[in-house]
Amino acid sequence: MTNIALIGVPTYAGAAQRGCQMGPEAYRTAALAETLSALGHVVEDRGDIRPGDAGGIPHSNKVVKNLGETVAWTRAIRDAGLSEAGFPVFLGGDHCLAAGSISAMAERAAREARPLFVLWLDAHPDLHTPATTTSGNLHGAPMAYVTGAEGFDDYPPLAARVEPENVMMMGLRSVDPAENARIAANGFEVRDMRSIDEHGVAAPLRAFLERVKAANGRLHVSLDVDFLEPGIAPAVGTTVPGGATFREAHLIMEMVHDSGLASSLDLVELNPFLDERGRTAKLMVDLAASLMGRKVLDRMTRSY
Ligand code: HAR
Ligand code: MN
Ligand code: MN
Ligand code: MN
Repeated sequence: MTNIALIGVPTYAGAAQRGCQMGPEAYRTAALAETLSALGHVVEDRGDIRPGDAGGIPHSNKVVKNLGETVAWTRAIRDAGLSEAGFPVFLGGDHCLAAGSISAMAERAAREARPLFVLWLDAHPDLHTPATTTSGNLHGAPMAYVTGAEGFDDYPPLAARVEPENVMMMGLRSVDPAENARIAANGFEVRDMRSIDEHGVAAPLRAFLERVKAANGRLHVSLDVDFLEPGIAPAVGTTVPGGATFREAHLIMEMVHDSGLASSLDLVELNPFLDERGRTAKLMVDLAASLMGRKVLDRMTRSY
């Protein structure tokens, strides 16, 4: 039994289009709390958080969009994560959310003198800085921030940074040149879609989980909807063909559950405005349920 706190983060500040702010309500409608409670967990929905004041940081500059707003969200998300004792599930909201969630979890780990590991499930590495982004959308930047890249002077200072070698990225298939350079220079563990096609998810994930365990690490899972094949998860503004299948995604969640290592989760980039009869929201809820211990045979038969 785990004490789970659902933290709604209705932001679209980092995204190119609106709609992600409806994500927390879509997860509630898709019965996330009830689904996790039925597994025997104690689930509390903390409701939605709000960003504070941007404190004079300009809303945007020539390239970067919603900078002040994103920084204000980052601070609010981090504070919410730091005030939890149990297992927080951050309900996005776009992926700029991870700047706050992961920096909070890294700080919590550091207080216990433990390292934070991150399992990053995404078509994108989100490794831009405000200086390298060409789109200006800051959902493309949280991983660079939490691993201590330069150029985030307007963001809250990090209490603890995540070591790039403690980050495993799975599912990448849309990487910009500046991000590629950062990957090559910093030792992130990357299992891109090509690697998954050739070798599957199980062996590399097992090896990663062994590393987390050996280091007595905490493990944060960041699940971006666009990790998934668009055909099964259409509700995202940045679909990229050739994503993870239903079985690959569930297997990852089941293996992480069996490891007993996960201690926090992001569900990000769901844009309910783009969904088809709630199927993407329901799939994300089912994946969260697999992470929290639901077995195949417990799964209700349903189609979406
Ligand atoms: N790399 C591209 C950019 O910076 C696309 C980023 C898209 N990011 C997300 N989250 N949707 O992974 O604009
Ligand atoms: Mn992302
Ligand atoms: Mn993505
Ligand atoms: Mn399964």
